[in-house]
Amino acid sequence: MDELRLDGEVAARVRGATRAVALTGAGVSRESGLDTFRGAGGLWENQRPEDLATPEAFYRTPRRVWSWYAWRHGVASAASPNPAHLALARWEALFPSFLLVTQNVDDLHRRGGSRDPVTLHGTLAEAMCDTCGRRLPMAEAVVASPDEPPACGEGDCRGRFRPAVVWFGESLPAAALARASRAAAACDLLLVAGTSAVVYPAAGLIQTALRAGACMVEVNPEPTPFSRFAHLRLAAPAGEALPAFTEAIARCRSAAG
Ligand code: BV8
Ligand code: ZN
Repeated sequence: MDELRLDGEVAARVRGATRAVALTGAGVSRESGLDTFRGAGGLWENQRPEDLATPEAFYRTPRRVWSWYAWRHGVASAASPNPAHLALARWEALFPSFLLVTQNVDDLHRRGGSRDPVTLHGTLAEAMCDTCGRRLPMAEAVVASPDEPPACGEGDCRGRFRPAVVWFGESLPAAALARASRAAAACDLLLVAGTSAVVYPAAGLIQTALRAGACMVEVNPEPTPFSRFAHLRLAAPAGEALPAFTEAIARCRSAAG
């Protein structure tokens, strides 16, 4: 992407922003080689979410669900952060207050240098016992049991391990959602990057920020239900658009003195 110049209202809002929030989704990890969920070539193209990403699916077909997550864990751990992750790690130094909120479970934001991202949908890096909640690195659980969920066996716990992600129909971790909601309600700049913005309550954070009067910037090659509310839309891959936008923010804010 060519050098991006911010002007008009967006430049003024970016220059004056003190509390920024970024909401990211699978599109941000696309250029790291991870598949998105929806759309052409997405994970849901040939399989239904209700057959893989629900508690019902796990109890009906534990081996199938466990193997699918073991596979995704392998892909995610072999992947590296791309320029979009690296650009977002810089935002911590660009704004007095910044919160990165991600729906991604791949840990690439953290590995890309973001210190404290809110992981709304959990993580692929850990397995947790469905009964006592004990956690284990997914890598260990998969080595111990590649084809079916391993038994917990802690004391007299009869539970078994599942991926530490949030499935459809499950509540999001309350503390993570509260932190993200508070930040969205108080932000003056919201970046929405690489998400189809159809899964709730995550997508509701966009409504919250807009209602609070935030300036919204969307990075996504395709339109979303929130595109028409964007003050700036960068219809390009995140790995190109986010480094360019981040440079533009840095220039714009240093010019502000
Ligand atoms: C809950 C984690 C309370 C594990 C995931 C009917 C109406 C409204 C809501 C509902 C409804 N029925 C049910 C619901 C609630 C439901 C929901 O929202 N469903 C929707 C889909 C209808 N939500 C829930 O169930 C949530 N819990 O509400 O709790 C409750 C409790 C009990 C009973 C009822 C309610 C839990 C949601 C969590 C689901 N977990 N997975 C895993 O990863 O396996 S969801 C899944 O979608 C993903 O994990 C991801 O986290 C999430 C969002 O997807 P995106 O990240 O946006 O990815 P997507 O593929 O969709 O889009 C990619 C985008 O990138 C595209 O726009 C594309 O254009 C763009 N792109 C592509 N390349 C690039 C790019 N962008 C930039 N650069 C590129 N290079
Ligand atoms: Zn247990």
